[in-house]
Amino acid sequence: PQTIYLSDYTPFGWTVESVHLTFRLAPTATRVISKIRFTPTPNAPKQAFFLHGEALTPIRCTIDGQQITPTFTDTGLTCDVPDTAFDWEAEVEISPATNTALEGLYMSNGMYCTQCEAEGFRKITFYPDRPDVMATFTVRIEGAEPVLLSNGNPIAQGDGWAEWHDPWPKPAYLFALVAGDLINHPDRFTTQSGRDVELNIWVRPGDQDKCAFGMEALKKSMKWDEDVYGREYDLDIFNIVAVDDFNMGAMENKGLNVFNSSCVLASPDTSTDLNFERIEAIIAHEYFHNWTGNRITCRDWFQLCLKEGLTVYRDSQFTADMRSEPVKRISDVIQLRARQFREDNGPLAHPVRPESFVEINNFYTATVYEKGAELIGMLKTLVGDDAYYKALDLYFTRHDGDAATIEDWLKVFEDATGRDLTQFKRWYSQAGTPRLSVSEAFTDGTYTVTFRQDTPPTPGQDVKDPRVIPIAVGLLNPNGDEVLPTTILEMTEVEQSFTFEGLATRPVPSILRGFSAPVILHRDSTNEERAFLLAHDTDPFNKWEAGRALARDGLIRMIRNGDAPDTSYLDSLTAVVRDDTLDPAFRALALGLPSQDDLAQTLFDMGNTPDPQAIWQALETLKQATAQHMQDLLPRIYAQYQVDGEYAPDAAQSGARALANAALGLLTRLDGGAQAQKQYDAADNMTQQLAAFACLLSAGNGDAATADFYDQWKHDRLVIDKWFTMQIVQADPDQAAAITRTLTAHPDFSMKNPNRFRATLGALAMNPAGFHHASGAGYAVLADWLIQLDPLNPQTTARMCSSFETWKRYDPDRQALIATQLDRILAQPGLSRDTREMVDRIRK
Ligand code: HT7
Ligand code: ZN
Repeated sequence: PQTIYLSDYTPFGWTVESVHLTFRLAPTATRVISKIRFTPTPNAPKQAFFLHGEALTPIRCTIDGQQITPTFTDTGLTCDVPDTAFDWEAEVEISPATNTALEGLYMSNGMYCTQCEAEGFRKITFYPDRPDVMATFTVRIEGAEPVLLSNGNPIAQGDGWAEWHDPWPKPAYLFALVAGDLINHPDRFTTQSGRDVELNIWVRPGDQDKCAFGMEALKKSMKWDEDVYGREYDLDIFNIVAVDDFNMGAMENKGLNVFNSSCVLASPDTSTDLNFERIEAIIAHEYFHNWTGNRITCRDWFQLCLKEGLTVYRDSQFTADMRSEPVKRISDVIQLRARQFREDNGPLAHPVRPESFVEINNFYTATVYEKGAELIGMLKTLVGDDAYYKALDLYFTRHDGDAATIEDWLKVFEDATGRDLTQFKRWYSQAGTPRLSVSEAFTDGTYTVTFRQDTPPTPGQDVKDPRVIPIAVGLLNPNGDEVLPTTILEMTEVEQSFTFEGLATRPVPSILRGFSAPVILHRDSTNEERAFLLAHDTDPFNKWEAGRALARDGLIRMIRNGDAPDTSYLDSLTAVVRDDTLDPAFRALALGLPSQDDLAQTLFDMGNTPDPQAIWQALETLKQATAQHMQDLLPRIYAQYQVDGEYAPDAAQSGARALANAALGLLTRLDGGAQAQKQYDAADNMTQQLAAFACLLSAGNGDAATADFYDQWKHDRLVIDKWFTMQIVQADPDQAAAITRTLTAHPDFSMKNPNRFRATLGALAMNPAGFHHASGAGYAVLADWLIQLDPLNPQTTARMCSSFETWKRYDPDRQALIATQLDRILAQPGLSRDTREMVDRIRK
């Protein structure tokens, strides 16, 4: 397979003025007729005329009305074209019903839908399928389905047909078509300039009562983007469609967002508080793409972080504004460390802007998305809020309608602020997470803090240059008063000192407040100091971080030295949980422990080989000790934070439920599940029911609830996904692989539905002691199913290979077991390009 390089970028030699598409829908023989006006681009590099096209049956091709005979290959066609503007016309046949890859035009439960990002349009018709070719699209759909949708505004419709026109030039990856028997949940929005917009969420019959929350989220997003970024919606209609079979979360097609049904359908009895929050965030994310992605798109796929990093950053701001800023920040950092730091530390590490790829679908990663968003946050910290919004205004005016690059993005900031961002650009080109070590001195009232940055080598990048790192610091005196409020230190050297004078006593520093940069902080700190910060830090992130560091340190000592749980940690934690002045959601987060994966990486970084069983056991022991330590407090907290009245998925109620359910998890360790059973029986919302179900499973008491849950929800595919996942995540590690295998034989298991596949095989990796069981049974069951899925759906198969990405941390026996599975996957005849690239990179 061919490797594509950023350095090889060449503009397309023609401009596409307009595209007219006609679809004659039929499950296995859809006809697509394309009429495209091409004009040679003056001064473009000389090149052969090439149109992408894959898995298409050509029926006819004409230029200016004359039949031609192009040369067809597996990836497209070439032909001779006139030197002047010409009209291209082609008719092809495709088979949506047999398209299991869910890329291009496919069918899901009898409904036609498309997924064109990144390179799916070439499976619909011959086209220059690259993001820098932007054109206006007019689409005619002919089909028996009652609802026929495409991008832009509706222009005409009749019995069995509809026509749509999108006035905004767009790349082909933003094209969408949906046709099916759908019901809409309608609403309207008036934009700041008075434009009346029709809004619809389209769903399968039966799902119409799960749209109201998504619609409110959409209206809030539209208003927020006007208020905060001055961005207004630009069509007469905005449609969202829920689709059951979908490879990712959602897709921002212009005026016609397509959503994985799990990311839009919501109701209190079937969705948890976390589901509601996620749905609100994804609806916002896709909507925000209308400006950051659609109006300004990417020149090429190497620039993916230009739209994804910025849009993730914008959706985080939105969630912080709608809910709690500190809780959102802590939750984001937990995710960043779990997914992106893990990626950055292993064989799949790559820069936020990669320099090469084989299959672009493999680069929709935590690094591009989440680290990409962190870079935006750092830029904002460095230039300040006012300059940030000034630069964004300039970005929108200067680049509206463009296919832009990271250079364009940074230039806007340079022009708006007068800053030189040459060094900042290294964040885009250098992979790996910097380690930031700290040393301190205090003499005669002067406190000196010295930082050193080091980034370990990553694949293909041995040497790293120093980056600019914004370090937010505050200082506290021994009474717990803040003597220096949050101040940004700008580190640019490998090693750099900062001094603070006029201090009466040696301060306690609070470093990297708000997690001001995506780095790993190394500081020799005592547990007394951590407990002090947990009690007194005014920065909520660092307050939480101090508790996390205490927990991690205690767990590592339990694992390495066989120590008992640290009672001073338990005392400090109890004080936080008891403190009713603190947000319950924050206290629930404080009760969370470092994950098994986090501990494995910490041990590995300390020079130890992690033992997954020992890690799991230490966590169990600490949870048991916590329950005993808080045995008087837990019933009070559990009772106090029960929510009365009508269910609402807002921050206040969900924070209370999160704390009560965290208490329930600990109480279950004391009462064997008695309280959990009561909660399960009385639950009138999914947050309460699922939390109780998890407790019963973890107590080994879940058989009746497992049967009951299935019986109650067997008609609801999204709830049954939870049923699959929970049984595997909560399984005893010795049983996890066997339970996974048994569940893959359940009649409701399906390989063709990515949600169900992830709910089952993806869940196994969420039980690390089970997945990494010394028998190798976890590795074998995952590999067996990846091998079966690959011929049907390479994209989802390839993404799920990342469960193996940490394999080099483990002992030689486990490494050998994993290597056997990776080699078995690689030996499959006809293995997809997607999966081969991922397994090759992991195996190296
Ligand atoms: N821009 C989209 C990314 C995407 C995708 C979505 C669904 C299926 C396949 C996909 N490939 C890429 C989603 C987003 O980031 O908003
Ligand atoms: Zn996105």
